[in-house]
Amino acid sequence: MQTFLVTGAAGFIGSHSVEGLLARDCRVIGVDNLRTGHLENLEIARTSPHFMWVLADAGDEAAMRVLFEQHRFAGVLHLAALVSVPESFREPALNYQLNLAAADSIARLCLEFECRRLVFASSAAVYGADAALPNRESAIPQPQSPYAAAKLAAEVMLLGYAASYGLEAVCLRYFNVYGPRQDPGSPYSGVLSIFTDRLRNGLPVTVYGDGEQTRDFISVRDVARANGEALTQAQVAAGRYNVSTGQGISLNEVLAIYQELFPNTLPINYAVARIGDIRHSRGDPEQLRNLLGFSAQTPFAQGLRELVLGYSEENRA
Ligand code: UD2
Repeated sequence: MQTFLVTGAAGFIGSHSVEGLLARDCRVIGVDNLRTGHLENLEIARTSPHFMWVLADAGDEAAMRVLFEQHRFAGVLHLAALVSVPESFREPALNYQLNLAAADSIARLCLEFECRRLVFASSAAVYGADAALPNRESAIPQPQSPYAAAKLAAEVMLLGYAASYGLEAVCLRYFNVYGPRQDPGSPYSGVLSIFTDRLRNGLPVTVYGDGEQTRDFISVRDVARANGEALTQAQVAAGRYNVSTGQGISLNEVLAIYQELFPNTLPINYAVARIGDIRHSRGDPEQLRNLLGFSAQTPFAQGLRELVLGYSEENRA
């Protein structure tokens, strides 16, 4: 049985990824500092004898070294991060520490302890607002936030180690991930977590702009599967890969689906567009398909319905 380290395990994507790995008969050591993660997210994982939970900061090299000494990791999924773009503007030093320095330190531990596979959580944010559509990995990245800059810099460090030492660094650029356990707590949380939370509570939703902006929404179940494939497939080429559906969906189209699910009340406020908001974002999924044979399987309407109807954990495929 192979053992994997997952950092950011108690987060939204982390907890789903841990469950996916356990379902593949892997052992998982899950690390989180609970800065933005929640232990409740690991309720299911913690019932597994093959899961071990560790409260630690992924950037704490001494604490991580102990884990690398104790286990022979077949791979590391590094998801721990400062996840809020606005927070990265307010706290650039912390952004550097959590989004770049921690990735570098994890990568060096992988090299030292001969763990060849490192899957890194990057972001579509690296493309910036003006990139040609669909976003292709070959585009010149134009980060427009400290967050995007650190994610891009971390990719570059890891791919440098890949070229220098043979690290199998798979940098996954997630597009707009949605699904159960996404925290709706901040105005900058994922739009679908906010809309779902508010509509469930009978509260009005606000659309910034005309609602014609589009996003490539991908279900967290698909993202967890992509992470699992990237960690466990025998052969990979180090590189940067979009994790996307290839489909753009407008907020107005999203609201039409909500309308079916909440037929009685759907008060929508339209407000001015957010400064710096991207108009259209859509990834080209081809490279990851070539690497892993991966393509997103959850149709958006189905994924949204499952999210809204409180998709129970027992129903999970
Ligand atoms: C996503 C990422 C962000 C960064 C960015 C890079 C998420 C949650 N955020 O931001 O981390 O990578 O891409 O481009 O994945 N909106 C509303 N009403 C609301 C909330 C949002 O209309 O109550 C709009 C918002 O103005 C935007 C769209 O919905 O046009 C999506 O917003 P978002 O915050 O979910 O994600 P995005 O793409 O701006």
